[in-house]
Amino acid sequence: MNITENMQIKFGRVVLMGRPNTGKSTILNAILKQKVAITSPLPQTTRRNMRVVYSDSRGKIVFSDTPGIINKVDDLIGKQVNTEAPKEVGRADVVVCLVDISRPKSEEENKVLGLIRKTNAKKVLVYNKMDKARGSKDHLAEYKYLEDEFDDFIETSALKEKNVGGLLNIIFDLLPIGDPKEIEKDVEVLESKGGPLISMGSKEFVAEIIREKTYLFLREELPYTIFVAVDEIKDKRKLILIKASIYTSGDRYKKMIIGTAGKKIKEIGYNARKELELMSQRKVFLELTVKVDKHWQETETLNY
Ligand SMILES: Nc1nc2c(ncn2[C@@H]2O[C@H](COP(=O)(O)OP(=O)(O)OP(=O)(O)O)[C@@H](O)[C@H]2O)c(=O)[nH]1
Ligand SMILES: [Mg+2]
Repeated sequence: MNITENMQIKFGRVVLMGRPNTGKSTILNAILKQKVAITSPLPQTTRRNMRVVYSDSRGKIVFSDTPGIINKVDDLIGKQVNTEAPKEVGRADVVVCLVDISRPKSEEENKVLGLIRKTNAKKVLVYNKMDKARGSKDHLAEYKYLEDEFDDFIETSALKEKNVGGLLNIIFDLLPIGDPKEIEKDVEVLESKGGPLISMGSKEFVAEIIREKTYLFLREELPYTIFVAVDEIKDKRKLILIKASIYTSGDRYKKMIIGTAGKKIKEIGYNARKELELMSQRKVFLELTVKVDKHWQETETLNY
């Protein structure tokens, strides 16, 4: 039988949750077949809830990517980031909970599970990073008992795009028929914020790409202390001119970001520019400045 025969169009909201680094943003990019969210090996790479629209012949879904929840946070921004996912979970028709099976289960998972237990939404458990979970790095068994709490489960590799289609099938199966008007309302809000797909104006998105590249080139060296602001985007016919600032909290960090003879900042700028050119199909001129602002965390948290 053709499975599409008795199919009903569905509308709903799906929220991705999990501790940091489990691959929430990576799997969202894989579902949309387009980069909408930045990813990195650092915890709480995603700092705000982000909504995007996915649609195919089966229906329309507003996906929310949320920042990973961590147990103990002492910095201001971390505390603020930790409040984001709980705000989003209440609106979910389906919650997708990602775990990283290449790492042992930890206390952090319990916090996420505690939140999920409070919702009436349908729940999917995703065993992600199956490509990496081999030999001593295979911790799948530690998560298995969680299946009882979930309506369905699947093993995936967001990075290698394995079983992403399978996950979407599960989501559509669990999704209620839903109200198209509600979803259209969400879509209108997203469009008013700068695009049908991305719930951020382009300035914010460009800033996110630069933050991703900063994380990429500084990795462990960089403490969790940067913030990127795009000051200007000018369309100059032949190219797009972008001026942006990377804020950090101390001179020591500023030196690290700039690097010896400006090597690091050049790498960051080059890679951000290449990606922005690929995305926009335009030539980009990117002017990056590193600034010290001890209070950026206070300023930034005011915007939450
Ligand atoms: N090997 C492997 N790596 C993955 C997979 N999915 C994600 N990653 C990597 O894991 C790291 C974290 O991925 P993210 O998508 O940023 O994780 P996240 O859950 O969004 O993290 P936060 O935003 O910090 O909560 C990145 O370096 C990804 O490339 C996977 O299936 N396999
Ligand atoms: Mg993320």
